[in-house]
Amino acid sequence: MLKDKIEQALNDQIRIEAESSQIYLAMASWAETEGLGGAAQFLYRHSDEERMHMLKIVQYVNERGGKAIIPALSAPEKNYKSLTNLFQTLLSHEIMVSGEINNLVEICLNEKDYTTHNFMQWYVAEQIEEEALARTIMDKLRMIGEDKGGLYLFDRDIESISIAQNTTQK
Ligand code: OFO
Repeated sequence: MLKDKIEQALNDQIRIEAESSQIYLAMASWAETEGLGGAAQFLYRHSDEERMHMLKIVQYVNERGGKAIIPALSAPEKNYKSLTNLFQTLLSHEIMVSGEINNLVEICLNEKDYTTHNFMQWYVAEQIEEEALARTIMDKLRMIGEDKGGLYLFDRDIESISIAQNTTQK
């Protein structure tokens, strides 16, 4: 049985993962309408992965005798100044998520819930991968700058990059 504090913290994390999925879906749609088909595909996949992260927690809460709450979500930003601006927003968002996951892990330790602590380790590892990938993408975009040819190649290459490739288990 989950303690109330843990159940609350996990439900907060369900909302964060659901919001991440919505934000990346809106980013994907923006990229698609800007003719950035490769970035759009990358972001659609990213959005799906965030939904999977949410689902894992929903099922974990319910399996442990708690009640997962499917939250209402606020409308995500729909316009970005550029692809660089979009990926900077994505990186900042992932840094925020990592902080929230660390808080959740700390709550698990304080409440001596080692099962949930163990469950959360997958998320800790996932955040390292996601932040690293977002930083690599930002480095590339900084290098490209205003170069249209560079942006064309970037958009072509990013289509085949997946966060899932970098993580060991899903
Ligand atoms: Fe759920 O990993 Fe990003 O936010």
